[in-house]
Amino acid sequence: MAVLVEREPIGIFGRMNSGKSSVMNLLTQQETSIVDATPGTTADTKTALLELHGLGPVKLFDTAGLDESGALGAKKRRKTFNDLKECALALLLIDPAAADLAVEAEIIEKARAWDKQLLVIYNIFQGADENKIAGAEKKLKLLRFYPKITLRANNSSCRTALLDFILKNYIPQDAKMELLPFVQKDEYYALIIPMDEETPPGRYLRPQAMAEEYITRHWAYPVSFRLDLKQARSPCAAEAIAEKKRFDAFLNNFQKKPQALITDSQAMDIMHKWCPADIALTTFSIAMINYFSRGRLRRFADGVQALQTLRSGDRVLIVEACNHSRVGEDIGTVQIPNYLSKHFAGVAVEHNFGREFQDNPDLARYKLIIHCGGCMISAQKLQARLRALETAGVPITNYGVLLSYLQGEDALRRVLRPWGI
Ligand SMILES: Nc1nc2c(ncn2[C@@H]2O[C@H](COP(=O)(O)OP(=O)(O)OP(=O)(O)O)[C@@H](O)[C@H]2O)c(=O)[nH]1
Ligand code: SF4
Ligand SMILES: [Mg+2]
Repeated sequence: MAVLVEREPIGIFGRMNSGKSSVMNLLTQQETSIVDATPGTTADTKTALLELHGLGPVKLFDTAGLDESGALGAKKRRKTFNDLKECALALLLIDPAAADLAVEAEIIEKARAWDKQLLVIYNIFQGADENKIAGAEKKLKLLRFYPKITLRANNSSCRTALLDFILKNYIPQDAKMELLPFVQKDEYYALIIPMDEETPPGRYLRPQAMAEEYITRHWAYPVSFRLDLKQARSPCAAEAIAEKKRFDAFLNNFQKKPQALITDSQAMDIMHKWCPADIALTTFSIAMINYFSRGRLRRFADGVQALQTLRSGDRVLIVEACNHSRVGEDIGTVQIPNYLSKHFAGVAVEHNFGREFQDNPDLARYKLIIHCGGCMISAQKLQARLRALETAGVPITNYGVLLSYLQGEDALRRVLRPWGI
């Protein structure tokens, strides 16, 4: 079962042997990472989930040193910078005795470009090294902008000071963001869940689970309706009518009608028609992308207009942030590509599945990005994607926005209304 808690992603960065893994172990109070004098001991990012007093749940990233040469070193760098993109806070480990600070300068530059908070940790290997801090700050002038602490990473008594330092200086991003801001106490909300072939048995998909949890937590009542999409779309009128009757009976059974219906985006063709005008309508995918983009739904709503300018030869990238099993009438691999090929001859569709995203230089090739709800990546990772796309000047939209738009401007306006757009 996916964990619904959001963790503050905190990464530890620096050159080889600067003491990154020692800091990881200092924070986790365990031998989470291997510490060794061999440079390059941490080859791949090591993560740890823990609860930090005063900060709540965090995800720590112990990364590989950025100064390793060769082909393997280049791979480690790539991975480490991807982790930096994902982090909200970067802890930059510096050995003040280091001969040069090129790697540290690069980390600071990237952290600035990607809008990351950064805290500097001077790790003192020998007593006399403390005197070299002033020299380091002369060499790397940007250091003066960041809060700093001096410690010995291999000394467990430094843990409290380090925690206090992080707590004092780190501002948790987006501390509060409402998943469904329109939900009101004592009201009903209907969740329209088709449960197609992709739906794993034994649990809801994460967007459904998050919505149900949110509504319940806010003293309102979530009620689920399993819609038989095949029947609702059946060319046989009797079948479609039977399903519609079942839906109407569901709604009519309430003494007090639901305030809103939250539907699987795939069912927008049906729900736009069936959902009575006095009940608000939106989709899980829209709720998710608004939440994980920290309220940037408007950007996805604007992005869908790019469909109108698609020409033969253009490329569209469909992005799903997880690797769920894709069978049957999958939205990303079947439904949206079918729609595009039908309405935009010659437009090429590409896919990007999973947590890794295209490199910035490649993004400019696309005319439009169509993103899923993004519920399986952190808000920071999604923000990093949005920033990269902004830099490349590529519009982005979302499954829920697109599938509503395909039902007409009215349907789009309707699903955006609960979000004040
Ligand atoms: N004397 C002293 N040694 C330390 C300190 N911090 C780390 N070390 C030692 O430095 C070596 C490297 O420490 P690590 O924590 O593995 O460093 P790292 O940055 O993770 O190194 P890589 O994974 O190789 O990039 C180990 O031998 C540690 O015991 C410190 O504060 N003082
Ligand atoms: S990450 Fe995207 S594709 Fe995966 S479950 Fe969430 S919304 Fe669906
Ligand atoms: Mg290490």
